[in-house]
Parts: sequence; C-alpha cells; structure tokens
Amino acid sequence: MEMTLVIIKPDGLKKSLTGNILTRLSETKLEIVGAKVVRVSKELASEHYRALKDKPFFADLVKYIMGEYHTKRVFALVYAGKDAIKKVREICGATNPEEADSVSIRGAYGRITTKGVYENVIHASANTEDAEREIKLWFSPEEIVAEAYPAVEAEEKVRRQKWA
Ligand code: IDP
Ligand code: MG
Repeated sequence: MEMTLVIIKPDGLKKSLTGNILTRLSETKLEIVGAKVVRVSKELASEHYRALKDKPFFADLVKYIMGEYHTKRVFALVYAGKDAIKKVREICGATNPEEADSVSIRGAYGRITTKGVYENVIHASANTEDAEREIKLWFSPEEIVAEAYPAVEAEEKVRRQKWA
C-alpha cells in the first residue's frame, strides 16, 4: 500500500474545481484516508516547498499556495493504494500547465499568469520520500484512517481552541 499527498491549491478552490478534480482522481480507484481544509501559514508553505527555496519563483510560489492570489485555503487529501503516487501524478499532468496533456487536470484547468506564476491547481507527491515527508508535515497520525507510518503516543500540553 502506498500513500500520496494531494493538495487542491487555492486557484482550484476559487474556481470551484474541487468536485471536478475529485471526480478525476476517483478514476484511480484509490482510497481517501485523510482530508481537510487548511489555511496555509508561511512556515508550512516554505517547509512544503523547501527544495525550491533557491528558485527565482519561490516567493511567489509561497504566496500562491498561501492563497494570496485567490482564497486563503487549500484542500489537503491523502490517497492510498497500489501505485498511488504514479497514478495520481499521471492524472495531474506536467508541472507546467501549458505543457501538460490537455486531458490532465493541470492541462485542463491550469494557466501561467502574466507574472509567471504556474497556477496548476493541484499538488501531488512526486516519490515515496516526498510523500512521507509531506504527509507527515500536513497530517497528524490521528487524521489518517489507515496504518500510515509508525507513530508513538505522546502527552502534550497544547493550547487549543474549543467551542465557546
Ligand atoms: P510539481 O508540483 O509537478 O511536483 P515542482 O517542480 O515540485 O513540480 O514545483 C512545485 C510547484 O512550483 C509547481 O507545482 C508550480 O506551482 C511551481 N513551479 C515549478 N516550476 C515553476 C516555474 O518554472 N515557474 C513558476 N512556478 C513553478
Ligand atoms: Mg514536486
């Protein structure tokens, strides 16, 4: 069993593409084992894209995933099943939406802005190392309804909001 992180990026949410994207992903017959709407902090954005921190487009990329250009939320999901990473990447299409196959998600819905930001509507983990790092970054063990990675019980004193 393999897992992969999928993020419907802020442009996907803003353009009401969530349903279409989930329908396309359902072609994979993979299982959704985690899902949540997230407001992405600068820390989370920078850590998620840390491999790209020296790229000239890094600052814009961080702004983009934080929703500065669209809406301040993303939809993060974990898909599980055989060859999950490859199956999802195939349906997503190439990174550059102008080069992505037109029937892929990025080919159908992505664009490059005049400023040069690749608005490619979806993120999908590229390999098993990235998938593990990204899933652990975005989700806690309790948020995944599958045997994901080894976890330990830890007593933690944290301040949380509760309903007033
Ligand atoms: P991936 O999302 O297909 O794995 P990465 O190379 O990991 O591609 O890049 C992460 C994200 O950074 C892309 O999805 C895209 O939003 C953005 N990006 C990548 N390359 C460029 C570029 O050359 N110009 C602008 N944005 C880019
Ligand atoms: Mg990548």
